[in-house]
Amino acid sequence: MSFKTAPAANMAEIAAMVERREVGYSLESAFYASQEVYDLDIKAIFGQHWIFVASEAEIPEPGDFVTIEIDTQSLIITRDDDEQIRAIRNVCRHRGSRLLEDPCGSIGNIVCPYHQWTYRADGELMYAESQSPSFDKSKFNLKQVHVRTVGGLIFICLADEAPADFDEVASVIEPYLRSYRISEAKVAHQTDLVEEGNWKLVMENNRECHHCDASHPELITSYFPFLRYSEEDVTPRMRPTYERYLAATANLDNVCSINGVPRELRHELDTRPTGFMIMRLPLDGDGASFGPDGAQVCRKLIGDVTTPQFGDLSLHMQPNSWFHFLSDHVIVFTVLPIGPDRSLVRTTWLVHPDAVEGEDYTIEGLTGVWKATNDQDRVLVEKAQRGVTDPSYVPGPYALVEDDVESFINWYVRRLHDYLEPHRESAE
Ligand code: 3BY
Ligand code: FES
Ligand code: FE
Repeated sequence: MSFKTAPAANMAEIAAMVERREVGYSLESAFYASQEVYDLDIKAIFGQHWIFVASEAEIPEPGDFVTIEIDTQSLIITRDDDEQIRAIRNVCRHRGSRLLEDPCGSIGNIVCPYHQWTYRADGELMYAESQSPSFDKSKFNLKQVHVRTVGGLIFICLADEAPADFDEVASVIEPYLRSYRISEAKVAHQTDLVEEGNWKLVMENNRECHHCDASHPELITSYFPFLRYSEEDVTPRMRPTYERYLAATANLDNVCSINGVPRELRHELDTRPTGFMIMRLPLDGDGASFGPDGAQVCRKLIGDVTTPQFGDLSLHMQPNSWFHFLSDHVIVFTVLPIGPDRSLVRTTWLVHPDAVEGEDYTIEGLTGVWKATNDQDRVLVEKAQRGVTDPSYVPGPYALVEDDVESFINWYVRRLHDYLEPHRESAE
């Protein structure tokens, strides 16, 4: 087998690894550790698919921006003067300087710090000093990438041609998200956590709750650790919790039908380019939110939600995001790769725009459980990274309750296979 793109040996080796991946088993070590696979992930996954980057709540006014780093690529996500959301390459069209360094802020125009080329918030070049009379500034607008929003969540795609199924996915999930009115919400808090692990280990860890019972003591006082469990998977020790889960499920069915909100599980994690799963889960204890024993953590309910007992609307998206929508707040998570063995997990807590810190919520009360949970997950991911790079590691079998990990890996392997296809020349 030979390849049109260099370095041939590495591409051939990766392609061979992709083809020999055994269904039901974790990936071989190089997928989590090699620079070549990482570079391919940046091109074939992060360079081709819809990537969740921020919520509209983070850029409420024209000129507000956040900057996002995807490996070495920097993007400005901004709202222009016409309120349109833009995703703009953070690279000056003069001699390439990085334009905005701050993670977020507000700008009138974008002024390059090097020689002050000046762009409007929509990327149009307005002013460039000392160019020749023939200079056509319309040819030097900032480069833009695809951007779409659904229910106040902002996704970008770096590819020339973005996966066409996004609109279909958006039309499925939008009715679930509507009640929470994310575009009008207020950002209460945001954390950036760097994990010493490959981005896929971060995602795999998110895609199962097999570890929740042992590792997330704070979370499981509200979150039932039965993600993708069926009755047979429940151990005798977990049986009483499972009984509560069944009762809470019946209760949530009623709440959803009274409020006329969609209840159905949509599981399309590995059947399309823009893989997703959306489901409504009941909560333990008070059943309201992620406070201790399911307690509410913000006095003001979010969006149009009318009852605290609204469960946890959980959205998982390939390749890099997940979301929890509660009656009183929303948490959005995005994973951004930094290197083969390093990833950023950005977590943002959103509340009703009128919720007042100190009166309706405290940062500690709102964020405590998930800060602890994220840190526990970081430790697990870092242990996994060290294990899968030990020379004695060989891929191991996923448990039945890890089928969404399997879905994630199947989706990933399929994407690499498809990406490598045109580069592959037929074997003799
Ligand atoms: O945040 C999540 O959706 C995942 C699923 C269960 C474990 N983890 C909390
Ligand atoms: Fe931006 Fe010169 S590099 S103005
Ligand atoms: Fe976890």
